Amino acid sequence: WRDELCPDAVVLRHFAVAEQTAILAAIRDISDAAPFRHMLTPGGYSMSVAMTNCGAHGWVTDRLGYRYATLDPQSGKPWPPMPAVFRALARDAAASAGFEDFEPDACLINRYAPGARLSLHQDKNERDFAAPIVSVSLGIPAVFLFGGLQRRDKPLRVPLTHGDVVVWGGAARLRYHGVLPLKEGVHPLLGGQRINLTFRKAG
Ligand code: MD5
Ligand code: FE
Repeated sequence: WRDELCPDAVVLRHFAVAEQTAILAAIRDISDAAPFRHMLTPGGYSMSVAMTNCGAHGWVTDRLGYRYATLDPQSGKPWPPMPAVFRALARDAAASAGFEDFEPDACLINRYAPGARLSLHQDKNERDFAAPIVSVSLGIPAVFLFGGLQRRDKPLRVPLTHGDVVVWGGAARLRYHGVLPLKEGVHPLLGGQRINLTFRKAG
């Protein structure tokens, strides 16, 4: 099933379910090597969402600001490589939304426990806004806030559930967005958490 949020943003419902076992195994391997951590915002607050990365470029934040880094600042080592199952999923989802040949070099992995949230923001640390962004939701449901190009634009509320994949391209790429505080819930495979994979071309 596809839900078009706007011409440049499409939800592919349950798109990732078929690969869920391989995806969850890959997340375990990645977080063994590069554990989830609560990063600091430039303002000094600890983020409620725990994060890690795989791929050549990893998104990080600390007192110095938001940026991409090729090394995990916690270990000093490169982020774990992007698993083939991730690359294929991102590429297939992008193609199915009309963006052929998407080759992500960054995958941010966000882990939400109940109460965790992501306040309204734009993704603009990437070098090139021409590539789409692919987002994969796993685990308990979340309410996604899909705003406009200005912070004051009233966001649409979009429920995202396990296996849903969203592809954001073109003008939607720079829309404000966020995630409401996660409600308690239980998912048979992931327990009481939500994990989101965000694939981007950063470098
Ligand atoms: C999440 N993560 O559910 C979301 C999924 C982030 C983040 O927002 O920055 O880690 S990505 C949602 C997204 C990406 C690019 C554009 C738009 C939404 N959009 O135009 O709404 O953890
Ligand atoms: Fe974002």
